[in-house]
Amino acid sequence: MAFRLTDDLIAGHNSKAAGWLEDDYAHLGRQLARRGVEIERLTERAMAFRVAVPSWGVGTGGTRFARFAGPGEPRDVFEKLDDCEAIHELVRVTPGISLHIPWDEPEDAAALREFAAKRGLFFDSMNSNTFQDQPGQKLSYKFGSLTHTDPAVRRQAVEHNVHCIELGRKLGARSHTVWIGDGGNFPGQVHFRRALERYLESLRAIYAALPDGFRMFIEHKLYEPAFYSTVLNDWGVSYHCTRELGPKAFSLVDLGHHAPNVNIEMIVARLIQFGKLAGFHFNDSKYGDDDLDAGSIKPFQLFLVFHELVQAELEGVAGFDPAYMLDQSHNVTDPIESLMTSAMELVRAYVQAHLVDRAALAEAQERNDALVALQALKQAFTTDVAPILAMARKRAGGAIDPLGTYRASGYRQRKAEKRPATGRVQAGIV
Ligand code: PSV
Ligand code: MN
Repeated sequence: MAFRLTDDLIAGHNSKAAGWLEDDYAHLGRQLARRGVEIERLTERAMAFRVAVPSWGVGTGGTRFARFAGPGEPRDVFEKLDDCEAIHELVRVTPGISLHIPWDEPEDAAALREFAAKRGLFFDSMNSNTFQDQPGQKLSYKFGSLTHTDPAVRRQAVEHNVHCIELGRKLGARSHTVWIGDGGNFPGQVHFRRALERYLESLRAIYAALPDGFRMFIEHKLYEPAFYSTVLNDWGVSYHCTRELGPKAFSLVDLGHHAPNVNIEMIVARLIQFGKLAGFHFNDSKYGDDDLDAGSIKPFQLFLVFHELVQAELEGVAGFDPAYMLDQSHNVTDPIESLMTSAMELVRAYVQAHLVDRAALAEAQERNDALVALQALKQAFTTDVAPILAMARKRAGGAIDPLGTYRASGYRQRKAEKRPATGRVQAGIV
């Protein structure tokens, strides 16, 4: 039997922390009550929050230079789901899994779906991969996929996406995410307008294959792997394309896919306003698409993004239904620890955003009082909501201290015994 984090194990660890948690929770409850906020409402919100985990995130990542394999890495999609289950058991907000095809291609879709369901997990978004060549693949993506100059390459890439959608349907997924590495390394290499026309033509063929209830997400990125230009370079182009495609197409925001200092929260507000926000790939970065844990570098930016999201939620913006996913790469940390940390940071930002005194903010905005408006946001952002997050996890059956519980369980060491290293030298982003 594979080692699993049981409810008993978690409850045993929780019993050591239950005393201080009750104290801190009661104290925070009194503080918030003075501000007219009911702590129980926030705890309910924290318990209802959901973010999907990327299957590719539970493996150790790498850079262009090297990949340092970690102990006990999952070797196939089933072992990846075991690790996803461990994350969800501890934090209780991550039952959804995003799959990447062909990395996670199952031999038997029904069996995989059942395997996930037995662990309380389900499949959220499917992700296609036409940024790499696979063994035995007929045509190369070296010079592009959905926008390649050769129609045969485009057809192959479209067929792969249609396959992902079909597989997603069998797995019970709800959306399909398309990110392409297409672009140019040198000025003049790509005819900008023609490449975008080819992109749209390919996307139309993929869109036509969407089953009822399935949404299509397209993900923009300003550079990388192409260093000079990318075909879907920013949210404006993405918005144009999703409008051209139709009501089932939406623009996905990966926080790492923008130039430094770009006002991402404003992009989020625009996409909400135009009814085209697909959702997120959450992560954090200092320089580019660093794929660091959410909230590790710019927690205030994360909060401001959630402020826009919560505002839309509370205002009941029509059609607002964003899909939250993580997308990160772990080069120096244990992936399970990093994914748990990110999930918890998102709940923190979400709860803090619910703490904003919106009446005070609206009033300050009307009076053009910039200082008080900022204070309304800062008051929420600087409130330590950790007791709410811990209480929400505990009530949902998760861990008060996920990291401590995980380390004490010896999960990684036990997996390392069962999953010996392959010994292969590996490089690459994933
Ligand atoms: C590309 O940088 C990206 O953000 C896309 O979402 C990919 O599918 C993912 O990373 C995996 O490498
Ligand atoms: Mn992404």
